Amino acid sequence: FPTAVSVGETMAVLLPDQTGPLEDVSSFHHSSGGAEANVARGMVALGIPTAWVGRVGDDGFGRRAVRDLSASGVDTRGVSVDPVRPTGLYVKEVGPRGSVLHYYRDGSAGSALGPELLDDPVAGPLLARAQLVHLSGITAALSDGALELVRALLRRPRGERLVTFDLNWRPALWRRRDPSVLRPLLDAADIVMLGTDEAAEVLGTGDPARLRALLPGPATIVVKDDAHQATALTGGTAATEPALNVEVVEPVGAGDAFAAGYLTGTLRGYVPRRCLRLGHLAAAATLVVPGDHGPPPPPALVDDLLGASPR
Ligand code: KDG
Repeated sequence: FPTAVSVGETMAVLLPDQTGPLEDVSSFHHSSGGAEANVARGMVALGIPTAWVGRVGDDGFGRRAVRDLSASGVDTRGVSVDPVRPTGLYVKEVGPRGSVLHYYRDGSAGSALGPELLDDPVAGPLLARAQLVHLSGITAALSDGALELVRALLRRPRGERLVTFDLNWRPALWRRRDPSVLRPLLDAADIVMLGTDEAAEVLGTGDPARLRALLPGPATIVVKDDAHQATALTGGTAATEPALNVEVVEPVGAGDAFAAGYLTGTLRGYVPRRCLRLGHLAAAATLVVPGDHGPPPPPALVDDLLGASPR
């Protein structure tokens, strides 16, 4: 059984071959993404056996996304194929002020996730036996059923199992839904990851101390701030680590890579500071490529770079 399971929607990704408005782009590179699937890839790259659980359509985009994940070593046994609904798609537009993600995922196979997943003969046991189940706020926005699934996974008695939650605020997905559902979800998780900007939009503050007071539930809250540093608040202690200084090509996916690194560190029993460092290292590999995921840093290099920090 995989150590970790990440649940959510994976999508086909069309990356433009040039920057500028979509109407001027004539060719795209076909890839795959989806925040939770990216986290699964990232954790596998760092050596943690991880499954991605979700739904894809019975179409080429779905087959390609699952093939890519399997080829990266992600356990895809728990993926369901929806006979009717299509695989979701996002198209990236790269402009002078950053990237915009255009979603084509209303009514997608992925958005048809629901609490019945817990009784699925394959996905159910994967979820029940994992040491860590990773979720994100994106899934909560996809449909009523997907929100119910997130609630059910957070509500279940979990013994030693960690349920981790990345806020992943995507305002475009919340236009017809009420984002106030997010706070109780965050508060029910064991480890929460969020950025100061998105926290300010969703919870009214990005200040770590105030977030701690607003979310007393999680054992750890990791706050990533504008100054490119991340702070882990665990119990009464705080550890802060700066990000690596890299030439950023495109930032989408870096948050997922950071989560993969942080959670891998947690599963390895690292102290929070070392978890943060591993998060930053993994994020750096994604910041320097145009797609959602970069080739993982080689394990020996990771160990070297982490070497000086305490375990
Ligand atoms: O974090 C990267 C994701 O934003 C990207 O893969 C698309 O999952 C996605 C989303 O819903 O924004």
